[in-house]
Amino acid sequence: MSTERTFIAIKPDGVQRGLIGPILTRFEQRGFKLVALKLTWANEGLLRQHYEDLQEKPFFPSLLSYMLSGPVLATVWEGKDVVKQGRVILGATNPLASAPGTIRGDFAIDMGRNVIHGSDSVETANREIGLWFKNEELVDYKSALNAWIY
Ligand code: RTP
Repeated sequence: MSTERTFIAIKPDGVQRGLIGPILTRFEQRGFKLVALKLTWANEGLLRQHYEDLQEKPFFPSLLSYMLSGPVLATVWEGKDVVKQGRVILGATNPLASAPGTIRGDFAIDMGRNVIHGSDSVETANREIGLWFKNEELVDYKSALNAWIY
């Protein structure tokens, strides 16, 4: 059984558009285990750490104000290859390139309002989980589904 984890955040537009349910359903139905979830309004300090590598990009100020514009649903999922699988479920960053059937391919048309974030590597996932969650917020439990999935 895999204990790989990823950080998935439904961005402010996804929360405001009522997409929390449909998005969580996609991860649950694929067979991933939810280990943490919270609705939170991020502050600038957290977002600057989260997007550390993008701070010099020209789009960074608009990305920051977008991410500060409302609450975000922060989640952590666990399962086999969940980091790569999560990126596939999300679809390409630019909705113009994201395939129908993916979250961005089904719900987004603008790169600046692309509904969801997902970690791009196991290393990044661990860093992001540590930024957004305290250790005690990661719930340790045995999923009854595992016996049927693995
Ligand atoms: P994310 O972190 O949100 O999962 O997205 P990503 O890895 O696919 O893309 P990344 O390059 O890390 O960019 C983070 C977010 O910044 C916004 N963005 N805007 N050229 C632009 O206007 C531009 N490029 C990126 C998007 O909201 C992207 O998800």
